[in-house]
Amino acid sequence: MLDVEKIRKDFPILSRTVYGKPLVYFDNAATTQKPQCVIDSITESYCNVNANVHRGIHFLSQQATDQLEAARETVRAFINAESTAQVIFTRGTTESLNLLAYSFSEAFLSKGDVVLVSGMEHHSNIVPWQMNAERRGFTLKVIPVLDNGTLDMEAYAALLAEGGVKLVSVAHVSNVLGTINPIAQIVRMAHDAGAYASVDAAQSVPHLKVDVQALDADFLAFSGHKVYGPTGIGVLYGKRALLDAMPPYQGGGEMISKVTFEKTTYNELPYKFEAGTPDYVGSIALARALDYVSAVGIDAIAAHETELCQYAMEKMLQIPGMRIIGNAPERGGVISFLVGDIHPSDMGTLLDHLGIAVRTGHHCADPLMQRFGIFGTVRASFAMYNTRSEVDALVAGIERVRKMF
Ligand code: C6P
Repeated sequence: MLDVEKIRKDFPILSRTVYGKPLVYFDNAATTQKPQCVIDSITESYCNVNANVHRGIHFLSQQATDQLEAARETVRAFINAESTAQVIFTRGTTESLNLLAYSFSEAFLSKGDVVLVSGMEHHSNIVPWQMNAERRGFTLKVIPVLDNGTLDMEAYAALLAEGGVKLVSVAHVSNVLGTINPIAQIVRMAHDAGAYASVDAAQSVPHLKVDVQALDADFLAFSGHKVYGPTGIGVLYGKRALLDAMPPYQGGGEMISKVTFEKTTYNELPYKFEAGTPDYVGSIALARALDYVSAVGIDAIAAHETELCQYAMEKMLQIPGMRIIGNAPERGGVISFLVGDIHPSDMGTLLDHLGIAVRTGHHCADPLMQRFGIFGTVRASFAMYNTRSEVDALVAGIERVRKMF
């Protein structure tokens, strides 16, 4: 069991008010709030250790470099990668997936090849593949979503059987439906069909134990800011042989071994993919966030969020006109809903005036909205610091808004 009241004290923002009401923050799938230790880490870096990394021989540069590489080790251990060489720091999931789509397609994809994504992907796991499909001539195909918000695994098997699939790139947890996809099975089926598998773990790393070796994922991407870390930092994990075979995504400082005007050779992993001055302050603070999550315990966090989500769903389903989009048996702490014909932005705006932060709109998953014949939803998403009484406030707020219409 989590000591939620104790945890809440670690997050300064949770004690503020909005429109004179206590803040109820249910927009955690968009970004999580930050514990004091993460905020302190950023201040500490700039106050005490700031210097460019991997470049200077002076004391501060060495110290900043050591802390950056220690942060990489923390990430490695958190996702159980074999080596820190496989942990590439990026700006976030979006940049990780753009890097992957460009470099993987450059190395491995051409006309006649197929990349499979699913119908519940975030735009950042669709658009980079479309952009590179145009460039490299491969085809993008889509695993359909069933009415209950799970993936159609029979259709997936059939798509694999059609042949030509080189890579399957699927979200571990949907940011709209909360569905936890059977990702180990998805990876295994891809491998059995001779394809590689990439996992968009943006919505799973903050909420579930993610072990890249147990999943046997070839690639995995996540964002720091969704796991209590700072914005502007994220991770791409990849299997070493694949990363070695892939060309760099960007050119510049740090990613090179030797530059002449005739020919440039590239640095070793992971630096080959980290052109320019990296966000070492962000990486160090991300490590602090992961340490915080580990200290609380990811399994305890998952259990708390699942319990809260079930409690919320039970209460919300008692509201007349309530429609929850997606009803997967395995789900994380995300609930997308509509009430009668109340426009999601009206619901979101009125809840906001009650101090309740939710997200409204298409959640960067337009194809999924089209699949369900809707243009948007209201979404409440939970984190380790949320409570039952906040859920009660949400339910009372929705009820109040419903009665206004
Ligand atoms: N989803 C949401 O409110 P970035 O923006 O790069 O940190 O993460 C992109 C991303 C990729 N995949 C999934 C499954 C995601 O949920 C997100 C971000 C946020 O749902 C912002 S749109």
